[in-house]
Amino acid sequence: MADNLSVLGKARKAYKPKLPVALRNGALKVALVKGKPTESVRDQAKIKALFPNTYGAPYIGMKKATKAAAGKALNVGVVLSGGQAPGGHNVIAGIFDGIKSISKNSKLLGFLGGPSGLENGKFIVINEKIMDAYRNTGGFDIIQSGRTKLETEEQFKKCMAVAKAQKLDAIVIIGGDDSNTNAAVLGEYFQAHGATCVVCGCPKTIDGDLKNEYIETSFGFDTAVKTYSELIGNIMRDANSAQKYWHFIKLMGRSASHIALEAALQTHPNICLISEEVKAKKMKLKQVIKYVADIVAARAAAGKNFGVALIPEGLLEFIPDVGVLISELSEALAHHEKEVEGLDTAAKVELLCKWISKASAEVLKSLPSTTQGQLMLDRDSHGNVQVSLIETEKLIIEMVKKELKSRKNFKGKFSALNHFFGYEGRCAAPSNFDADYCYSLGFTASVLAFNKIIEKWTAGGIPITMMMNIERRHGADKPVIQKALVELNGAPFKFFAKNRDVWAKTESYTYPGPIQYWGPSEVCDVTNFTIKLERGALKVK
Ligand code: FBP
Repeated sequence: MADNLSVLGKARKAYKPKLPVALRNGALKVALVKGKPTESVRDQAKIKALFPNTYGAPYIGMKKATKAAAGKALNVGVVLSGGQAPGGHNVIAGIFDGIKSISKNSKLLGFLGGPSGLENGKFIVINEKIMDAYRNTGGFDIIQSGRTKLETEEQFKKCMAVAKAQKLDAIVIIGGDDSNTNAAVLGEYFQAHGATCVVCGCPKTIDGDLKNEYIETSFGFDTAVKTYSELIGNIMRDANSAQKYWHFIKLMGRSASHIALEAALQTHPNICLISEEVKAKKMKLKQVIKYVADIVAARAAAGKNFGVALIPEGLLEFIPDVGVLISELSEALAHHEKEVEGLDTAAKVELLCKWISKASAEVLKSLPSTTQGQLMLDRDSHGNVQVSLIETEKLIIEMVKKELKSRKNFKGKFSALNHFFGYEGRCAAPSNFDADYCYSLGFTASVLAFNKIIEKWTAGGIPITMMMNIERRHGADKPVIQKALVELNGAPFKFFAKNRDVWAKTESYTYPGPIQYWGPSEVCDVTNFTIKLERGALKVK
């Protein structure tokens, strides 16, 4: 792998990620500071009952210790779980360097292909040579990833047997909300069954929706959005050069619109839909289409038959009537899986309409057949609709076209192209922010592993149960980590809302270009608009 490196790749390999002050003297010279007991964000009684051994633990802070603790070799297992996010390899590098700073005899096992690797005991031992080939690179290819949900007694037993056989002191699960839910459930099982191995989670997801007062952002978001913004900027230049196409760009981010919002702040598109706003305003699909068509028409009236529109991947679930339809479909599909198996879209729609409400049946029937089919695709193992497979951008183009055709006063042209930016950003080489952040997360995990208190902790030292609530998945109530959505009274959205009318009419496009790894620290180290605005480092004006 090291042989395949480009000139940039080789230079990136030499990058030394920065650690927080508390960790700079090695994992043995860190003192832990206990906070107050915690409560889950919602459904406290239910979550407490489901996690009797791990609920309510306090936040753990870290500071530099005056004396080094005595070292002892650790065996740690690591799992990459869910969608790829830039920086995952650096989390592993942080764990590797952390446990080696405790004892050079420490061992890091990388479980292959996600949680199923842990369940089935498939792993590699990560040595110096393997680790060095992946430092500061994007991707999860060092051990690959997977989306297996750990939920049955049999799965937990298998994981526990693997942990016992490999004499693991700790397992670090690097994942998003669903994967960290896995980590919490597994940690609870281990604790309840007297296992000595502890479980820790690291907040990964490009979606940026795993955050709270202790976690400023999940890793991968910064790099992914910068990658999309570069591409969006390139398309804006093209749109403004040819002045003949509208570009509709769907951006990844399963539920929350953080990616679309941040990309809008970086590039200033003519249109950017924010799912959370659509939901808050109770906008129906028709109203969303009217909003888009109005901007297209206003630009056409000014002689501008071109523009750029950003569409968050999860939009449809946030449009109230479509959202209700999607959850009713999920429920119906979970209970009638066998009956609809093998049927074509039209026959499925006919049958499913018997099990959903009249209003939802009407919405389903009003959609084009392709969209109907995409809404009925299998849910993922965690019960999520696979929104990346729903071509919302095409649906919007079709509906806007129809709407404009019905307007007698529309004299412009509407020639639209569709794009989907998602997978392009998930394995990009991490920005300096993500490279540093991820390495620090991994190093923190090694400190928590050494102190054997991590059954209840993510890398930052937060009990996972604190982030949980109860949600409907696969037709049943399940404890899951609550997604952090875009806050409409938060500074990032306010900044966008203040500027969007001007951006709609003009070509205020900015062209961010590629991620900067060197140069003025303002460009390389200061991170994205969302964080700058949330920190108050940038003011809404
Ligand atoms: P995670 O929540 O696991 O980080 O995944 C995020 C994501 O990239 C979403 O933005 C997207 O909807 C989904 O994964 C795509 O999943 P898949 O890789 O299974 O196609």
